[in-house]
Amino acid sequence: MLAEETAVLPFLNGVRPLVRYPQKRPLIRLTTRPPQLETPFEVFDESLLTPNDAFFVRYHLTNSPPRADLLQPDKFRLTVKGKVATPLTLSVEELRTRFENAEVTAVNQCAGNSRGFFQPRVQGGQLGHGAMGCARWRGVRLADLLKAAGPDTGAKQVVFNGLDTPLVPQTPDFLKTLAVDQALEPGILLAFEMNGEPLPWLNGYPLRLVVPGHYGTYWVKHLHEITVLDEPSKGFWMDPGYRIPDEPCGAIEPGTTPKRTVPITRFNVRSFITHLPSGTTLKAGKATELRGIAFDDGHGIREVLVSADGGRSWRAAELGREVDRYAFRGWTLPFTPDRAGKLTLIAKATNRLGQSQPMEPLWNPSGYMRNCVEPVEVDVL
Ligand SMILES: Nc1nc2c(c(=O)[nH]1)N[C@H]1C(S)=C(S)[C@@H](COP(=O)(O)O)O[C@H]1N2
Ligand SMILES: [Mo]
Repeated sequence: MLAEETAVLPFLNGVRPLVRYPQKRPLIRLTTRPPQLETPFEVFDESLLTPNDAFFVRYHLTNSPPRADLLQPDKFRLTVKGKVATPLTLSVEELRTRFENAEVTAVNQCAGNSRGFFQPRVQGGQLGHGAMGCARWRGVRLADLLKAAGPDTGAKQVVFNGLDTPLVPQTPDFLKTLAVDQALEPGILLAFEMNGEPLPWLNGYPLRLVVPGHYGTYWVKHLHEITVLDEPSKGFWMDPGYRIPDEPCGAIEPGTTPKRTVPITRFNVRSFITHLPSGTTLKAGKATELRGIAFDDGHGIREVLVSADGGRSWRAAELGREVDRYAFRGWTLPFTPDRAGKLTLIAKATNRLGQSQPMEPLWNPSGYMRNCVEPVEVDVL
């Protein structure tokens, strides 16, 4: 894990080592214990599916990831327990063969993606835009497994636990909760494959939750325990963890404290220019192509507009094929700068509900859910 090179994220204190972990190409390291790795932004211009070896890594507990020997097929079991008619204990192979397999191509994004751009700065991992990725996930439906276990009529919540544990008992275990009705929706998967390969160790091998359209905090890795409860469960990582102000867009006046908070749930709309990168030099009158990605929480992208004059005029980009409504949607736009000088390019996506991206950043104290337009600065000669 030698630092071979450094990456520079475009904000103060943005210098990070690029390090190599098992099954990964060099990634931008935020922390070592636990490993937190960010995807270099160029990767998003390489392909609409983020390669497994470039996919970001986020953990909370110092002891993560769990030891590899605990995750091997002879040891690893998933249990379903609590308020169910038939508690279950299954190996991944049993899951794969006993339940219908299903696939979704979906974006996984940390709620703190882009936190380093918050002004005023906020506490938490100072991430660039690389705590997101899109992959083809294959597994079985959570709903099928829950139905096989048979939740009691009074069941209210389903709690998901991964095999990583806190180093000291004072730290709360990483548990995430969904309401039973939501857990029974057909879209949520217990995934064992990512882009046609077993999950990488650092992305949840051998089994993880995939909750399309929802922030990564729900996508519990190394998932080994599902507990059905007939009472509301809270737990640190649902409350006070991972919450935003209970206000429109989750935003409050910078520097203030929210009166009430609600859990983070679904993605807002985002788009990025992946080509050209900031700092590129162009020639006036010479044609080039802009391209990028857009995504939302699964309603699907309706339109991506691009402006080269700070939002006074806009041109519609051509959208690529919609591989999946939860996936990165590619877009392209031919572009010829007409005169020399500094140029700011921005892309702005709108989804099928009409939800879009703010021109100015919104602020909340934990630095969650940034989705304003992200300017790219180029020089025209
Ligand atoms: N077991 C476990 N699962 C976890 C976490 C964790 O700390 N432990 N972090 C969550 C958070 S906050 C995110 S953003 C995603 C990141 O998924 P990735 O590491 O595969 O990119 O994993 C989620 N699942
Ligand atoms: Mo996250």
